Amino acid sequence: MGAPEFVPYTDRYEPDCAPEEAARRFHDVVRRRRTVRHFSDRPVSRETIEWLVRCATTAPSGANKQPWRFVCVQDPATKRAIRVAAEKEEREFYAHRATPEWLADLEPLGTDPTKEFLEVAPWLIVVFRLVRADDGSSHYYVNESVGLACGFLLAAAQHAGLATLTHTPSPMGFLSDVLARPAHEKPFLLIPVGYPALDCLVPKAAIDRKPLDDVFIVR
Ligand code: IYR
Repeated sequence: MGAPEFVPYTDRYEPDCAPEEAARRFHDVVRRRRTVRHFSDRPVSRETIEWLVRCATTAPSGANKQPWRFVCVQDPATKRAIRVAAEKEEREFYAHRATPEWLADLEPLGTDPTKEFLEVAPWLIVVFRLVRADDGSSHYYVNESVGLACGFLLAAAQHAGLATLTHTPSPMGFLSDVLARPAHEKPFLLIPVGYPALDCLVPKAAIDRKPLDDVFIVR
């Protein structure tokens, strides 16, 4: 292999204001994101979803291997199949698998095994992590990379005025079957995307963020 080539970094994004102001404005967008479990059936265009996925794929990844696949489900029968399989796992979770501590931690969220949103939200974005490339070659830092891509996707949806839910039915293996994905693709996160229902309620609890002093350390 020859020496790597470099080009000038000219396509920089430069906000029209100071970084403090730009960051504050972005914070004012993302701070209003809420995880929503009560979606409207109002449609969202395929083009919107394509842009969200494009935003996700701008995330950095280990050696730029882009170890992800975004399976975007709008077909009602497929959404139904996902709901049926997810609810089966969730019933097990709430009845047997969750520890008492875990159930107590979930109580303020008011969650239960019923996952109507899996049919109501216009799109379900099922994110898969690719443990290897399609040609069998290596991937690196797969979880970090896919996690970053999901973060970009959630921020992009929020920026577009859309609601998301980070849903992790556990175990998630059924998604590989329902969506007919190969063995080197592992389900990572299920993200319903849409508009909140007009009468959408969100938990009063669990909105506060830790004070900055708890999470921010300067040395
Ligand atoms: N997957 C279950 C339980 C659940 C777990 C966590 I951690 C949450 O933050 C929320 C829910 C469910 O979706 O109900």
